[in-house]
Amino acid sequence: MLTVYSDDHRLHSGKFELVDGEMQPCYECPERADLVLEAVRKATIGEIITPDDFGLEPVRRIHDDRFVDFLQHAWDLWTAEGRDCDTLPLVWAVRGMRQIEPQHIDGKLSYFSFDAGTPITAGTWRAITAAANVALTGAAKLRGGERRVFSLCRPPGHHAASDYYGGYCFLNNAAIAAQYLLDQGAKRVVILDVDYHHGNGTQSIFYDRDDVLFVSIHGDPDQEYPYFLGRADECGTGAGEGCNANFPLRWQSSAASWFTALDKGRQLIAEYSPDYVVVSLGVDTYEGDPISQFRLTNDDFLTVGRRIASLGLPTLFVLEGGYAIADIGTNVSNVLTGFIG
Ligand code: SP5
Ligand code: ZN
Repeated sequence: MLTVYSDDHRLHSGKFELVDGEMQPCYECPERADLVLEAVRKATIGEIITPDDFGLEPVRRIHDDRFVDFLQHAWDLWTAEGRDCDTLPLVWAVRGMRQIEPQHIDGKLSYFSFDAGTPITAGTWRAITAAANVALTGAAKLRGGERRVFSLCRPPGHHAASDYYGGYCFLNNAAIAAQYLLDQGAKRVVILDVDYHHGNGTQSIFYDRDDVLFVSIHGDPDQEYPYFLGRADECGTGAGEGCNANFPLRWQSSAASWFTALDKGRQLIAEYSPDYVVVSLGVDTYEGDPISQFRLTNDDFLTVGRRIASLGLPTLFVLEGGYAIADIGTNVSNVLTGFIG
């Protein structure tokens, strides 16, 4: 299996996020990708390549121009206010307030975000465009005939929608890759999201479309972040009706119930008969994850890979979450080695 990786992920390194009422060190840190890379090397999964530069056009196929411009210039606007710490938003435009982009950077940060866990730093723009290129290079390899590719993306992407960021995510790498596959001639693409958290950004992006089937297994939004999307009755709208499938599970759900949901998802995927599968691969379903409440073991991730492989489809794995630093390498490489068989 090919792996696509760029060192530029290290340019994004936030200091603090709001957790449990306190500012705590960011869980989403450069060490994560470094450890995954090291594990992929050790597991001798295959060649590791650097990404090509696709420019912003394929990014703009998913994200609004104003949002992309904001991400590109946010740090400069922030430092122009005399600040040198990371950015964080302050206030959100909730029910009844006006949805107008403010001039001041503090207002813009709020307008384009949905949480207080996602700082922007000096190198964020370069890191997120590199991550998009890592995903796009993986997609291009699939179009070129590769059957399986791992895009080792960081920062992750599945919480980012067309015009907002959050959940450690800025550009939706998996969505950008899926759109690229369609633009290059694919008829139907599945995005299978196995990250612990619901992929609210990905769902929103494709909710009214029938050329992408989104399937997600995640913590029940009644209990878990991101709280406001991810319920089982969200099935798509308009042409996209029936092309969105959520499997929310309660905290402490067993691995058996997680795999039952995966089996139902696999059934839907097989019926949809896609040209490609893009897997939003989070391993924060791990029993030792510091911010999550599922119970998958190291060995369960081998089974995750095997079951996805049984679909028999060309597959792009795109890294999302996973915060148990000591085990992230093992858990990701187990999915990939399980997939290879
Ligand atoms: C890509 C991804 O996995 N993003 C996840 C973002 C989650 N951010 C909110 C974390 C809330 C943590 N709450 C549990 C704290 C445990 N004490
Ligand atoms: Zn997650």
